[in-house]
Amino acid sequence: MPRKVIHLFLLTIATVFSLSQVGAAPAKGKPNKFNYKEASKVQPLNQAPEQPLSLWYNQPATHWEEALPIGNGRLGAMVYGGVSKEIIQLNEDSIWAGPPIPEVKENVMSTIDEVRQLLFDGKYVAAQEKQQSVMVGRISPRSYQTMGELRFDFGAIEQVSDYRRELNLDTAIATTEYTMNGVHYVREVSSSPVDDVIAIKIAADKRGAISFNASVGREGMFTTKAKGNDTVIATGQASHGKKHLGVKFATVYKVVAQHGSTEAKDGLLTVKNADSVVIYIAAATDYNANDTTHPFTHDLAGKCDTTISAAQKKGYAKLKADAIESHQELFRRVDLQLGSPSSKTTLARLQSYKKGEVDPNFEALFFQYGRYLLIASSRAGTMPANLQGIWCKDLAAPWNSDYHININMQMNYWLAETTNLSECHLPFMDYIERLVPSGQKTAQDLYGCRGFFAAHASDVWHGVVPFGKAQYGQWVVGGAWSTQHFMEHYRFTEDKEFLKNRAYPILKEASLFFLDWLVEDPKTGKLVSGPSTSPENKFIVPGSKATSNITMGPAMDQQIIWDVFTNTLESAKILGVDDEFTRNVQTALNQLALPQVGSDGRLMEWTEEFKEKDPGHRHISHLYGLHPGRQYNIYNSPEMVTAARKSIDHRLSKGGGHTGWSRAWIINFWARFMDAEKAHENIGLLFKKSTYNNLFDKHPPFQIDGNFGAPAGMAEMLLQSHAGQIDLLPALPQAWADGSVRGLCARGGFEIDMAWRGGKLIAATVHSKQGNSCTIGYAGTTVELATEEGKSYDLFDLNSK
Ligand code: FUC
Repeated sequence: MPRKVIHLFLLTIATVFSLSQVGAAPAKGKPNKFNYKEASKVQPLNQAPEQPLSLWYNQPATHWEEALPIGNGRLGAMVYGGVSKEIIQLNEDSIWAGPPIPEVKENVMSTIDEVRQLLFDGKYVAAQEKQQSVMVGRISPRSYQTMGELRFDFGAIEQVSDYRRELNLDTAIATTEYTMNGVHYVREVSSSPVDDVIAIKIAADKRGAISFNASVGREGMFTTKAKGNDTVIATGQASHGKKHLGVKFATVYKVVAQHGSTEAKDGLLTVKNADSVVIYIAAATDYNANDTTHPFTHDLAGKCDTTISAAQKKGYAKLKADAIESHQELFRRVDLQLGSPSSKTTLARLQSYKKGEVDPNFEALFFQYGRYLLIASSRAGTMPANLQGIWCKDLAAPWNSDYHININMQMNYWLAETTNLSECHLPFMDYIERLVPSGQKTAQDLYGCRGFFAAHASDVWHGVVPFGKAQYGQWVVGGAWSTQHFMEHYRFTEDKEFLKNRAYPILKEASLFFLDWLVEDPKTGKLVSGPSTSPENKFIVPGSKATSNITMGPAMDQQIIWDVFTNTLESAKILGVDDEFTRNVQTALNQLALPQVGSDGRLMEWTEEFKEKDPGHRHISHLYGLHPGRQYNIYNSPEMVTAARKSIDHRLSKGGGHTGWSRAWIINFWARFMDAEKAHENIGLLFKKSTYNNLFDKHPPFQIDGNFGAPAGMAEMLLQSHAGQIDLLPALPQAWADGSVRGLCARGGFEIDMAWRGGKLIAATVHSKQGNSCTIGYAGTTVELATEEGKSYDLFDLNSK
C-alpha cells in the first residue's frame, strides 16, 4: 500500500475503534433485509417534479440510505418506492430498550482529588488509569429501535414505465408513481402532525386495479394479530435478546379500500381489486418521559384505534390538506434562492457535483432538506432528534442512536433559531430539563457538588453518570453546553417568561455545579475544570511514548464554563437578580483560566503544548469559543481568531473533517472567520465525501448531525448576529454571486430578507419582532437602526450610507 493509503487506512481503523461504536451489520451470510432489488423492469419518466424543492429518482431505492424520510416529529418512515415490492420502514420516537442505567460508583470524590493531584504533577498515565478505575461500564447495545416494517407485495410485474419517486420538501409527502399495462399508479406516504398517523394512499386511474399483500414485521419481542378484515395490531417491547426490557408499544395498521375486498390475517393485510386504498398507521407507547420509572398503563392498541378512527372520519383529503398546512407554516418561513433548478435527478446531481460541477441550487436544496428534516424529527411536544433523527432501521443502532451531548445533539439544533424553526428547538430543551433531577443527584453522589451536570451522552432514561472509557466519558460539561441553547433561544425570541422560568433556572444549576467543581491550578492560581478530556482527543505524554486524554483545564471545558457563567450573569442582569450567587459567579469568572495561544500560534487545546496523537482529529473542541460559543469573534478578539484559524488549518492539513458532522462544524468555523471560499469548499467536501444518495449525512454510518450542522453553517455564511451586530452576507462565496433569502433570523428578535447580484447586496429588509435597536454591518460599514415592534425596514440603500 502506498504510504498515504496506509495512513488513511490506519486513520479509519483508529477512528472506528476509538469510537466504541456498536455496529449493526447483518449476521454473516444473512442477506441484508434492508437492501432492495427491483424485480420489474423500470422505465423512468425522467422528468423533474414541478416543485423544485424535491428529491427525486428514476429508480427505487436499493438500500436504506437511498430511501426517503418522512416524519411528523414522532412517527417517521423511510420509503423505498419499490414497484413489485415496497418497503416502508417505520419509527416512533420513544421506542428504546431499557434499564439498567449506568450507576454511580462509590468513593469517587476521594479518587477525583487524587487524580487532580496526579495531573497537576504531570503524571498523566497514572491519572488516567486511576480515573478509569472509578468509571462505570458502557451498556451496549441498549438502543433506540425500529418500530418495524410494512412490506408490500404487488405480485409479479414485468415492466413499468413513467416511473418516478420523489420527496416533496414543501408538502412533506413521498410519492411513487408509474404506469403499468396502461394504468397509472400513484402512492403517497406522509406523516401527519395534526392527526398523528402515517397515511399511505394508493391510487390508480382505472377502477379495481389495486391488489396487494402487505405484511407487518419486526425482529425482537414482537407479535401481530388481525382484527376484523382490515386491521393488523402489532405489539412489542424494545429489548436486546429479551434483556434490557424497555418501552412497550402498539402499532395499528388499518386498510380502508374503495370497492374491492380486504382481508386481515396474522400480520398480513390483503387487498383485491380496489379502486383506491388508504392505510392508516398509528402508534402508542408506554414511555413516560416525565417519570421514566412509571410507564403509562393505558391500552396502547386502544389508543391507536381512537387515533385511527378520528383520522378515518376526517378522511384522507382533509387529513392531507391539514398536514400540508401545518408543515408549510414552518417550512415556508425561509426561502433561499441560489443558482438555477436542474432537470437532473437528485442522484445525477450528487454524482455531477462529486465530479466538480458547480451547482449552488443543489446546495440550497440541501439547506432546505436540513430544515425539512428538523421539522420531521423534532416538533413541539415530541422527543428531540437523536443521532439518527427518528429514522433508525436497527435494533442495535450505531452508538445506540442515543443523545450524544458532546457535540452531536447540540449540532442537531444549530439551525433551529437562525432558520426560523424556533418551535422545533423546544424538544431539545425539554429533554435537557428532564436531565436536571438526575444531574443534581449525580453531582451530589459522585462529586459532592451542588447544581446539575451531564456527561457526554444520555438517552431516554436520563442517566448522566460519566461512563465507558475515560477518553470520552470523563467529561462533565455536556449539560452545561446544552444550557447555551436556552440562552440562545431567548436571544432570538426575547421571550422574557422563558428566560425567567426556564433559561435562568437551568443556567443557575449549571453555574452552581462549577462553583463547586472548579479548583485552583497551583501553578497559575486560576480556576480549572477536571479531571476532564478534550472530546475525544489524545495527546502524547511528554517524555514518553504513552498517550493520555485527561488533564486539568482543557480549553473546551474552560470555554463552556465561561459561556455558562456569562450567560448566567447576563440573564440575571436582565431579570434584575443581584445576589450572593451572582456575585460568586462573577468572582469565579474573574478567576477562570482561559485558553492560551501556543508557541506555534495555534489556540491550545490543553494547558500544555502536548503533541497530539491524532492531529487530524474530528473533534475541534478547543474552538468552541468561536463556534458555537461567542467568546471570540473577529471584532473583539482578532488575535484569538487568528490562533483558532491556525488550529483549524493544522487540523485540516492532517486529514481533519473526515466525519460528516466534523465537516459540518468546519463550515461553521469558516463562516465565523468570514472566509466565504473556505466555507464553500467545505460544503463541497461534505457532498463529495460524506453524503449518501438520499442526501443523509454520512459519519459513516448515517448520522443526522451533519444534515443540520451544514445548513446552520450556510445560514452563518448569509447572516450572523452573535458578535453584537447583525452582519449581512458575511461570507458570500463566488459560487453564490446571485441570490436571495427570506426569513433568516437574527438575535434581538429580527427577521431578515436579502437579495444580491454579482456578490453585492441589492436589497435588505429587516422585520422587527420586538422593537429593539440594532447595528447592521455590511462590507465594512455599519448603520444603527431603531425599530418599532412589528415594523419592517428597507435597507436597500445600505451601501451608500
Ligand atoms: C461522538 C463522535 C463520534 C460519533 C459519536 C456518536 O462521540 O466522536 O464520531 O459521532 O459521537
